[in-house]
Amino acid sequence: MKRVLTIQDISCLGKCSLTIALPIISALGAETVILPTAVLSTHTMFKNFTCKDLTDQIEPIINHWKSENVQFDAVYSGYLGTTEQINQVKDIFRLFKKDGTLIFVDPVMADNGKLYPAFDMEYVKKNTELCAEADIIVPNITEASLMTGMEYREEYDVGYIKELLSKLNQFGAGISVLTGVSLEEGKTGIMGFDRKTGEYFVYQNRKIDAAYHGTGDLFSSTCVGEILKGRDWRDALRIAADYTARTIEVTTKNPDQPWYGVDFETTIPELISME
Ligand code: PXL
Repeated sequence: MKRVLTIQDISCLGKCSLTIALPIISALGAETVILPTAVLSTHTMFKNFTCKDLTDQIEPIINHWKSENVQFDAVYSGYLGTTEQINQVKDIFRLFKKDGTLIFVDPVMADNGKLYPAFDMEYVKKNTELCAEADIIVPNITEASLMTGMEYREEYDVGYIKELLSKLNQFGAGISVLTGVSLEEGKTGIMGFDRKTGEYFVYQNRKIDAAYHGTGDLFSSTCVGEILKGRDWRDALRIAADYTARTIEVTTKNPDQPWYGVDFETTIPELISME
């Protein structure tokens, strides 16, 4: 069985980061080892959330795993708390990377043109350095514009997206993928660039007019799980985009009108058989 290490926070309530990565990657058939970077009462879109930083636990946990000679087929990082933790994650990548280990970075820090609370431009700079270590990075347009210093635009054409990708590519990741890219009216999806082949990859599916927290984590976790199943990265991205859209659609039909997360629990059975 493939084994992935995922490094992100635990938001106890809120359906994001580890509470998505663990069920989704497990459902896709890989052993999911977690390294929690902080425990929050909820994700940071709630008011008055509590947060216990776990930075001092990271080194002892990693040392223990090293003494047990644990190996990973993939290391996937998501929302992290501090620049110090980004440095720790860089070290973890170097420690566990061997031939064929997938390093997947979702530089979670911003959306809709704005940084999340608690982050600043120093954090953006550090996240950019982390992206340089990755095989695949999956920023959204806000994160990419912050990292590249390009203007954030809500209205754009494919030229703007290609320029963002070309600047992201200069950071050094193997494959740079932009998420939340809408190239046609009523559609949304992704556009990626493979630095090895110089090829672009575009996938657009229907845009559902609703926004929920945690959908980026759902996309990334699905992508990691599908790649570990042996899928080509383009197929993994396409399935992740379709699955995320389907889950948003199902969530909009929930009469309880959830606002803080998506109903991935309802759609997991569909994910398992997606092609
Ligand atoms: O889904 C991204 C995410 C992860 N973790 C925490 C968050 C968010 C987004 O707001 O607040 C704690």
